This record gives sequence, C-alpha cells and structure tokens, in this order.
Amino acid sequence: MRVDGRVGHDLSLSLDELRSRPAVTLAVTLECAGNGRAALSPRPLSQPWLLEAVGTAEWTGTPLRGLLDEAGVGEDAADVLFRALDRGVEGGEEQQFERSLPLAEALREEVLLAYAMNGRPLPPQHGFPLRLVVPGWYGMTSVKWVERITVLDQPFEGYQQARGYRLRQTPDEDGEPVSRMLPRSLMVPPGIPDFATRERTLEPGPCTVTGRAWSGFGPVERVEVSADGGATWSVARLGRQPSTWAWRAWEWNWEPREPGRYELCCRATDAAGNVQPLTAPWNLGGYANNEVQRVSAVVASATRT
Ligand SMILES: Nc1nc2c(c(=O)[nH]1)N[C@H]1C(S)=C(S)[C@@H](COP(=O)(O)O)O[C@H]1N2
Ligand SMILES: [Mo]
Repeated sequence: MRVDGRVGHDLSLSLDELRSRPAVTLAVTLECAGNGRAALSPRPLSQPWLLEAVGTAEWTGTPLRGLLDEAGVGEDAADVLFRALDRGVEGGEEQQFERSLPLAEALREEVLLAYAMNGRPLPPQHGFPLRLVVPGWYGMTSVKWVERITVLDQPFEGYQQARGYRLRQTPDEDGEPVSRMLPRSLMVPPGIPDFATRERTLEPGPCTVTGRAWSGFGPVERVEVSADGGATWSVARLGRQPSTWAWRAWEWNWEPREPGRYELCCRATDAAGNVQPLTAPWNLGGYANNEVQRVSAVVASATRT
C-alpha cells in the first residue's frame, strides 16, 4: 500500500508493517447508501435492496491519521483519495473503484485502515487485505481492497464521486453528495411470515418487539414504536450503544388488546435531532431512504383447540 501525492515524502507499507503500527478496535455499523432503495417508487435501477444492506462489526486497524502525519500532509492538501484494486465498468467508464474524503474527515481519529474484522483477518468480500472504515458515513466511503492513498490539492472528480452517490432528480443535475448515514431503526419482525405477502402471524398475548437503531450524526437518543401505522407512538427501551458509531439495541413490550390486523413501525431520533420520516423523498440513485420500517401483523384469536 502506498501513500503519495501532496505529502512530504511517499510511504510504502506492507501488511505486516501496517499491523505493527498502533492498533485500534472499534465497533462500527456500515450501511449501504442504497439500503431501502427497492421500496422507492418508481424503483431506481440498481441493487434492489430492501432493508438487508447493513451490518455491524468490530474493526481493527491503524488510524489513517497516523499515516498521514508520518507522510506529512502538504499545506495545499484538500482531499484524500483511496484507490482500490477492483476494476469494472460503470456509466460506460472503465475504472478502478476510487473515492475520496475531504481532508478534515480523513483526519478524524476514528477513521481506520482496517485489516481485521471481529478479531480475524478481513474476509475477501469485506476487503482483504486492507480496507478503509469511515465511521458514520454510508458504506461506499469505506473503500475495500485499498492499494493507494493519494493526497490531492483539489476535490477528486472521479466517477464514484461526481456521478455516483449524488442526490439528484434527473441525470443532468450535479446533485448533493451522499455522506453520513441518516438515522434508521429496524425491528425483528415478530411472529411467523406468510410466504408470499410477508405478513406476520402472532399468537395473542404479550410480545417483546426488539431491534437496532443507528445514525451517522451521533448517538441514537430515542426509538419509538407504533402498532397503528404511525398514528400513535410509544417510547422503546434503549440498550447500551457499543460505540458512538455502532447500532444500539432497543426493545418494546407490546400487548395487543384484541385479535386483528396491526401495522408495526419504528423510528429513531439521533443526538443531532434528526428523526426518521414516514416517507422519504425520491431520488434517481435511490440513496439514503431512511423512511420508517412497516411490518403488517395479524394477531390470531385466543380460541385454539
Ligand atoms: N473497492 C471497493 N470498495 C467498496 C465497494 C466497491 O465496490 N469496491 N463498494 C462500497 C459499497 S457501495 C459498500 S455499501 C461497502 C460494502 O461493504 P461490505 O461489503 O463490507 O459490507 O463497500 C464499499 N467499498
Ligand atoms: Mo453500497
């Protein structure tokens, strides 16, 4: 792995050399910016994620800041570019995956060059041998299979920065860049599913609804749950948050009054005061859809023989 560009001197580091540097282990939730895309209408043409494109791991690596300090970032530095080994074609352009971070973001102490995930070497699909982990930002920022870090004196204008990951209504707009994860909560759907409709069937009686919540704008402050499609809300109990950058467990005791049909929803509020919306605005790429999750549930009647 090389560090070059607007630096005092270039660095070239083997994996062993990176592993012998100061190490930090941090629990971080990574969510794809396209998570929830398939729920938008019309459906943007890209990976049709429902709500599965998110996960949390304990990442171990060396802080990027230490490497940049050692290389000596130039006075004119503006952006830090991460180039990966994977090649492909997107939008008619042949490219290696590459994305940048503004210098101030790259220098945040929690930004890691990670070589381990949950105490083991990175699995190939998660970026072996080395990946960037940018806590709080949507997943595209955490470049996998990193081969080179280049300090630039102006913002990077490559495909994944200027064309991809922009909030726009039409292809001609420049759009706003996608950055931090908006607050989101997800529940474990209670009961059992109907195969085709995914509607849940529940036994009568008390039911504990559990889930996770996260945000890239700071810790989760509140999670609320509704059993009537968002007309009325109750506050859920929050668990410990393993780090500012990892999702937080929550649970809510539900006692449905009578048999029948319910619509369960959950919504998170973060420390910055951002709340999940009931419906999110559409955009061409289908990014950052953090609207509340809805789960249809039918509570069966108690008379069973
Ligand atoms: N080199 C490289 N890094 C990449 C990508 C990629 O295609 N190539 N995809 C990004 C996107 S869009 C996401 S959501 C995350 C997914 O990380 P994961 O596979 O560890 O869940 O990796 C990011 N890093
Ligand atoms: Mo993604």
